[in-house]
Amino acid sequence: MQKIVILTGAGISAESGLGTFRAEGGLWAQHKIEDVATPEGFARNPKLVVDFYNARRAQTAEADPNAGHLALAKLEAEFAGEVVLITQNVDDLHEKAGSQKVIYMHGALKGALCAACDTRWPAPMVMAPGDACPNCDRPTARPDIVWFGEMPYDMDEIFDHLAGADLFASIGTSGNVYPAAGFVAEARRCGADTVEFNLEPSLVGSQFDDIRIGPATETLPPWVDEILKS
Ligand code: BV8
Repeated sequence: MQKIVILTGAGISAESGLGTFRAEGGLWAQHKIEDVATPEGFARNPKLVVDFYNARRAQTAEADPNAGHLALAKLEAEFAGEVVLITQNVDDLHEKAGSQKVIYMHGALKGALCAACDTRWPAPMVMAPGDACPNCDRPTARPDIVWFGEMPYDMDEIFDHLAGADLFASIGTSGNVYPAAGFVAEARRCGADTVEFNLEPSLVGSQFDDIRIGPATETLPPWVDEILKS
């Protein structure tokens, strides 16, 4: 086996204390998606949106990677072939765990973006509506997050990786959100074996060859050891 492609969602960061989206009391229970994770919501009430991401940036700064993140970093470091990690998460726990090659398809809390000139720069811990862009100086800074209705990042690269995957693993995602939820179908179409790690089967669980039920901190370390021994 030469190439493993991994997709992670909010579930892998749950045991680090970061809220998932759809569990009760999760992020979306406190906010409506359309109010805090859409361009329309940002246009309507930029302060609500900027503060939603300031709160998550502060929480993420205090969070530590867990055994699930660390297992994936170990796999990348020790697997003889290629490991590509695609995350839907906007936290930096995979990097904190030591993963080198991370594709942030939905952007990242640590990034800021100019809505006018597309410049990107490291986000301050606290952003405010109307922050100036360091390049064009217009008051058009926004969190560098992919909102609903916006095109996720690096999709061409992601589909190239899926085309070449021998194994596709999806971890801690509910399969609600596209295009990420469609990656398993693409990986299968291209001949990859597929495995899902979750507390319960996701909405696309039936498309996986194998499902490992349990918390990622318990299911990932033995799986990585299994792969490294094979
Ligand atoms: C696009 C950044 C097109 C923000 C996110 C109908 C109307 C309108 C739109 C659509 C529609 N139908 C489809 C769409 C498209 C839409 C979509 O899919 N909507 C859904 C809701 C129906 N998608 C988009 O808009 C995407 N863009 O389609 O663009 C386009 C085409 C051309 C040109 C321009 C545009 C963009 C989607 C990206 C949105 N941004 N994130 C932020 O983070 O604030 S999505 C957000 O929710 C997260 O990033 C994450 O990706 C996503 C899903 O969440 P999950 O990660 O799955 O988390 P969830 O809580 O749902 O599940 C957690 C799972 O973990 C559970 O299964 C749980 O059991 C498990 N778990 C919990 N604990 C553990 C665990 N597992 C293991 N161990 C544990 N300990």
